[in-house]
Amino acid sequence: MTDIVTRYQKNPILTKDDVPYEVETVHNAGAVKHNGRYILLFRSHRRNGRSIIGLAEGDDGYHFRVRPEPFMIPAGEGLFAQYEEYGVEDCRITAVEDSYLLTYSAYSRHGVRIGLARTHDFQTVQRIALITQADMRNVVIFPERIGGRYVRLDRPHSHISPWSIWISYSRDLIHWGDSRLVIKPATYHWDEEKIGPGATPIKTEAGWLNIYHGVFPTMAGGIYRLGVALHDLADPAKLIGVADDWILQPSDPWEVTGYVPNVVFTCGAIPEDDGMVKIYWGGADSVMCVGTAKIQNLVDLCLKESRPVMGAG
Ligand code: BMA
Repeated sequence: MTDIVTRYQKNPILTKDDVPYEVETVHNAGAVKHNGRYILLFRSHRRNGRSIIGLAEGDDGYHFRVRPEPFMIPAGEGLFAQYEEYGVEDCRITAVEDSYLLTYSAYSRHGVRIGLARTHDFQTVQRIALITQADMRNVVIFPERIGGRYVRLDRPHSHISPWSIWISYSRDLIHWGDSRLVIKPATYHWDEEKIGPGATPIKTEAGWLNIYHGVFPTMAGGIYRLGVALHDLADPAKLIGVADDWILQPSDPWEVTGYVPNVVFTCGAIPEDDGMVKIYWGGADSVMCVGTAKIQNLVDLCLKESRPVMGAG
């Protein structure tokens, strides 16, 4: 059987050796095309074990050059400093209206919550608000308002119910609510331990395509894979389908071994005009990789090979 995601032959596309400042990893990058150029906002561990976000850019989606200075480091003063003390991680990028919204995990002694920032040009960045309480990670904002509201996929921590994907709404990007559960991990499936939003949702005729991550627990630790779900265009709380099979699992040496073994983790994918999507993922929390898939094949997997899904509500 052929793989639904074709790995780029020259993976990994970025390693710590490509970074002109001292870091130990390059992984979990948000991705977007800005003025025809590909931008990655990637996470790096520093030697103190805390993360910062760097920027890489390029013309073809495969070859990237890293800017000499980090793009975001923990805020030095004010409210954000209090909640970013332990680092900023796993940035997602959403092009919406006339700017780019960035959601990132802010770590501190008070837990992990989500920061929202905005950039117009990837030169300067303004922090807007801390948009969740602790403990939340993996928030992605949809690229347009739906029914007049901004929409995001959330991932609260919970030990009572397995870590699941929720949805929330906002009129002003600051205050979010009307939250409800959308996808739960499926028992004894590849994503049974936890799931979380991955790439910014992609609009297709059939629905919003959500490329997410799922974790299966093993005696040697969790295995992180990627899967796909399709959400109703007008009401994304309504699931159309969730592919029963994963679309990508760790297999290249830099995905199977590294800082955290057996991890493929996405924070960004870029749809192209020819119907393909470039999916970017971190390998073993150490390097950045890319692969391509036909968007229609991912949609078909959700439509034709879905597991049973919950209704909206
Ligand atoms: C998750 C997050 C991700 C990371 C993954 C695998 O909980 O910390 O940033 O890629 O674990 O270590």
